[in-house]
Order: sequence, then C-alpha cells, then structure tokens
Amino acid sequence: MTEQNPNETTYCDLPEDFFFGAALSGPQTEGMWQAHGKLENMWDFWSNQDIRAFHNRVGSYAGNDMGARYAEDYELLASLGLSSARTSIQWTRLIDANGKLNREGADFYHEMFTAARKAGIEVFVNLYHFDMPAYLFRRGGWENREVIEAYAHYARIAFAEFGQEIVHWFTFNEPIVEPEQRYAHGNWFPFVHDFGRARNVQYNISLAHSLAVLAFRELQAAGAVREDAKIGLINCFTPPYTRENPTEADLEAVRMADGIDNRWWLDLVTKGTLPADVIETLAERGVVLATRPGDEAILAQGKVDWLGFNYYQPTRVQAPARDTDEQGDPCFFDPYVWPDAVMNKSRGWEIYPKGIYDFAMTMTRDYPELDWFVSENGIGIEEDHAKRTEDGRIDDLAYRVPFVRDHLRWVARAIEEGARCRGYHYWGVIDCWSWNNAYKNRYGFVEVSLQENYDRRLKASAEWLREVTHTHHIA
Ligand code: BGP
Repeated sequence: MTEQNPNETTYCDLPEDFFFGAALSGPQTEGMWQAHGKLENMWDFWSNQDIRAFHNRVGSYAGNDMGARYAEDYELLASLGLSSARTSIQWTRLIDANGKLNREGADFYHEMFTAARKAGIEVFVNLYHFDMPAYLFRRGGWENREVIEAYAHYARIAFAEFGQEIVHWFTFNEPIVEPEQRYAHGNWFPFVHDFGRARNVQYNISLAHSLAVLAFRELQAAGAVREDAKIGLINCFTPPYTRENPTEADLEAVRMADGIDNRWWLDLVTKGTLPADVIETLAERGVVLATRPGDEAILAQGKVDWLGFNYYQPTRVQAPARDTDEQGDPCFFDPYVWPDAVMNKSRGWEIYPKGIYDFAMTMTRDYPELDWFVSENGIGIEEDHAKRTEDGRIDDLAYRVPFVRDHLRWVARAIEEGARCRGYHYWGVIDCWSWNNAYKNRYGFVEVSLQENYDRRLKASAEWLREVTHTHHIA
C-alpha cells in the first residue's frame, strides 16, 4: 500500500441499515471469575502467579462487573442507540474439566442473552478472546493438536446449546495476537521469543478456526443451528505502509508483514487456503510449519460468511536492518517510524483514521465478495478521569469524539466507493478491564468508577454518540 497524506474526508452520512454496536469480551467484562464452576483461564493463572504484571495490581478477576449488571448494561447500550453487541462466551465457564457442558455456566449465558434481547440488543457471540483454559495450556496450548480438537469440541457444544438463539457467531477474536504476544514478542505469559513457534501457533489456530466452521456448518445442516445464522472471524487487520520512495527491500518487508498479519486470514476465510507466497518465503528461511496429511482439507472448511475488522492503528514497516536476530530467527521487517505520526500517547498507538479506508478499499479490490463490519475501534486514554468537570462528568469531547468521527467518516467514504461494510462496533463503550493495562486506559463513552463499586456514569461524548446512532450523520 502506498502512503498518502492523511487528508480529512468530508463524507458524513452512513446508510440507513448501517448498524452501531458495542464490542466486548467475556474475560474483560464479566468478572465472577470463580462463579458457576468456572475454571481457571490463562489470565486467572497469570494474575495468581504474578499480580504485579497487571497495572495497579488489578488482575483478571475484575472484569467490569457486567456479570452482575448485564440487564442494566444492555439497557444502557440500547439507550445510546446501539442495536448489537459482540461479546465472548468464556470457554472456562461453559465447559467443565471433563469436557462436558457446564449447565450453570450455560444458564448464565442464556440469561444474559435473554436480557440483551429484552433490551433490544442483538448479541453477536465470539468463542475465543485470548482466554485459553489453564489446564489446556499446561498440555501445550495452541502448540498441541489435542488442544485444537478440544477447541472444536467446545465450539460444537456452544453451537448446539445456543444454536436457536444466536444468529451471528465468530470463531476467534484477533487470532494473530496470541502468536505475537505470547510466542514471538514474549510480552504475555509464557513469554516466548520464537518466530517459528509463533507461526506454528498461528497455523494451529487456523486449523482450529476451520474445524469450528465445519462444526457450525454440520450443525446448521442438521437443524441444531438456526438457518439464518452466520459464522465469521474477527481480526485486527493493519494496513501496512512503508517509507516514501521505498526500495525493493522495503516493499518486500511490506509483502511479508501484510502476508502474515492480513492475507493469511483473508485467504483462509475467503478461499480456505493460506497465502502460498508467504508459506514459501517462510520455508526458504527455515520456518517450517508442522503440517499433517489432511490439513489442507481442514483449512478448506475455513471459509466464512462475513468478517470482523478491528482497527486501531496502521503498521509501518521497512526493510530489516539484519537478516536474523540474536537467536537466529529470520527478520522480515523492522518498524518504520513515520515522522508525521500522530500518537495516542496513553496507548502508544498511532492514530491514523485513513487506514480504515485504505484497508476497506484493499478488501473491496482483492476480496470483493466479502461482507464485513468494523468490529472494534476506539481510543483508550489514561487521563480520562482528569477531565472531570464540576458536574462530576468526564469531558472527553476533545479527543474521543474526533477519533470516532474521523474513523466513521472514512468508513462512510469507503462505503460510498463500494466497500461492503455493514456496521461499526466501538470497543469498550462501557470502560472495561484491558489485560495487563487493567484500568489504565479508558475507552468508554460510559465511565466505570472503581471507587464506587463499578458504578456507571455517562461521559460527555455519550450524547454525541447517541446523536450519530440516531441520525446516521457524522457531525
Ligand atoms: C483489542 C482486543 C480487545 C481490547 C482492545 C484494546 O486488540 O481485541 O480485547 O483490549 O484491543 O486494547 P487494550 O485493551 O490493550 O488497550
């Protein structure tokens, strides 16, 4: 993708049937980490092992109390004009240690989904949001084929249990994140730095996704999943950019970054294959995937009905300064620091609204049949609470509104130019727990007060959001 100046765009109307909603996840909202016979997931395990790894020592037990408040929370979301919300079932709440349905956990989700429906919110269900059960991690996690089978088994149980209730399903949220955070960069437990292991985890997750899609199709054909149900995948796609006047080597860096982060998943969900050029280059550089006979037929099942596109920041890369790193792993690209980048300093992420448009147009060109929606977008700010005005409300108008407005305008333009984008889910409409950052950066249009028992309070931007969801006009 060639760099262009991040000009503003003036498109400000979204189609009438464009939907607005909230992106959530089970582990970041529910709390109740030991209720309903829930087993320990990787976050619970890590919190117990080393609470200092979490901002202000707030571990995975926190959520944002939505497990207790879901009825009022879904009403709150509806009052902002939202019509849908994506959350995840927690594998550790739904399945017991013997791999059987945990009735108490299932009932919790049935009750929550019913409350959402009553409030006028359609729940989209995702099956996995970085929350591997700890007992399966001890057996190798995504590096073990048995765990792939265990995931497919869990998916089958979830489809059968909620198949008459849920229309929109997703197999994974951001399947690129665990390979990167846990296995390549060593930021998350188990802190591995191994490019080859990361790619094998990525490969195994691709198989797990495909097996879940297969289970979905089979159950739908058998009538256990409703006829109008759809299955998809959600990933954080990142339009890759490089320097102006790139060298051949810079463009090669773009090809591989794009290949691993984006085309890998896009090819899987539209063609049921992985990008041959990427696999070939990996093999040439000694990164061998532990494939088995029959894998191709499994991957071929991975085609989905639509896609979720999480967008926070672009990727900027350049030719790597060296061929291999200190442990002999191949380097395919280095980060490129764009001198004009505007940063969200709280999160360390670049703010580049035009990236959402650029990637939308790439999908329109290269995957023209694919329907999609913006499944996450948002801005997490550390100083949110410092903007409290005399009436006690946080005034976030100066940063949250421009962030969302600019992204939505580029979405509007992409739709105008043919992109098949159906809706927009904002990440963390109600402040929630953010992995290691816990409650450091706040994303919400609604504040969660940790001092006052997780009480909710609208921020100033909530009025703006309500206006947009009602008018579909991005003022
Ligand atoms: C996405 C995840 C979410 C959420 C969001 C914000 O990558 O799908 O779970 O956390 O990013 O990121 P963070 O919480 O790290 O600030």
